[in-house]
Amino acid sequence: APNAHLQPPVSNRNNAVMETAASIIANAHHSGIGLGTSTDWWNTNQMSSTSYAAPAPLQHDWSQKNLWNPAASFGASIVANATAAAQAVGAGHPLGHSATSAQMPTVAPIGDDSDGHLAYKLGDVIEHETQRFKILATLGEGTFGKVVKVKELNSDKIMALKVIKNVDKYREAAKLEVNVLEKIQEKDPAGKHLCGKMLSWFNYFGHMCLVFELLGLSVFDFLKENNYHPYTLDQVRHITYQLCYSVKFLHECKLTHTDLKPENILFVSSDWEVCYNPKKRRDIRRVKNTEVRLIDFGSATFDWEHHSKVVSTRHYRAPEVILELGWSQPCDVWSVGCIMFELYLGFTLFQTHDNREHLA
Ligand code: 8FY
Repeated sequence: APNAHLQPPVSNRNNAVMETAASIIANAHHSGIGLGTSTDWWNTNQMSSTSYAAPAPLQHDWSQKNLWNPAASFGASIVANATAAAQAVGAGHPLGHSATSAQMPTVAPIGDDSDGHLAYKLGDVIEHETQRFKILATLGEGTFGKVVKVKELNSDKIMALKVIKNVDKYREAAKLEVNVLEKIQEKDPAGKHLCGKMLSWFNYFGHMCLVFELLGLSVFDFLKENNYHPYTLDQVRHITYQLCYSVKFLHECKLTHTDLKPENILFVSSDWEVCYNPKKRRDIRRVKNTEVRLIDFGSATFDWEHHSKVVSTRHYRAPEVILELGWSQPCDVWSVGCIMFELYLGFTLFQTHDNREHLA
């Protein structure tokens, strides 16, 4: 993979994100965190200047293009089994009439729970056109819905499926996320810029479903499972470099992520080995490979779009957001700083839930 050893190059650090990261690293040095003088980290595995070249200027006015076609996505969903269909009819799915044909049912084979989540059981199959996704496990949950581990039964490929609640507000937000992910795909088809790749999407009886490549644990979940034993400086440096590289790309796409946090940075693989920590006199986990991907573009905002008054998760929220002064790309850079601190020390920089204390 071209990004397997993505490391900071010597030159080309002439932009806001990189300069801010560099100054954070430098300040960390002054405050005793230390850079370590022996590792010439920005010289290792230098990328070629071509692969780091700034992307060409935008050629499309993306705001003018409506990529979501409701007619296209409610296509032929086929019921996996008749019992499930009968249950769905019994549950009175809002989209369902009564089942009329075994081949072409008009009701969802899987119903919804009271929150609007798809009420699946492990082993259930979500069908869309020729693709069939068997649900193997639940990977995570958010206000938007759930992310499940699936096996696509034609290819036997394991993927992550983000199943959005069957609720207008979340369905509309998911369409905006699809729009962002398609723009990212269009601008960076090779996935050089480390955004979790969306493979496809469809609307499953009102549940927007976004198919992603399967990744490992988030840097937050790994930290938690490791009893909050922080990452080493080299690991923090590599993760931060990739984060800055990805965020720089988003900013050049005229996007602000607005929800950068350790939960939204996923290892490509979170396989680990055991290391003995003599200080703590116990074994700790060390992730073998620190390659990461950035995920969750559900709040990503284009420059020309409405900017919600309050963005970001509290601990990573920039002062201009707290003060409601208006925000843009720099609010992501603030979050990057908070993330770096947390990865290196194992606890959040700003713990408070009080605005004035947070600002003080
Ligand atoms: C994933 C786990 C997760 C908590 C995603 C993905 C796609 C997202 C918003 C997270 C373990 N492998 C794995 N896990 N998600 N944890 C909350 C939600 N999801 C993913 C892509 N590949 C994955 N591989 C969209 N949108 C928040 C998201 C995660």
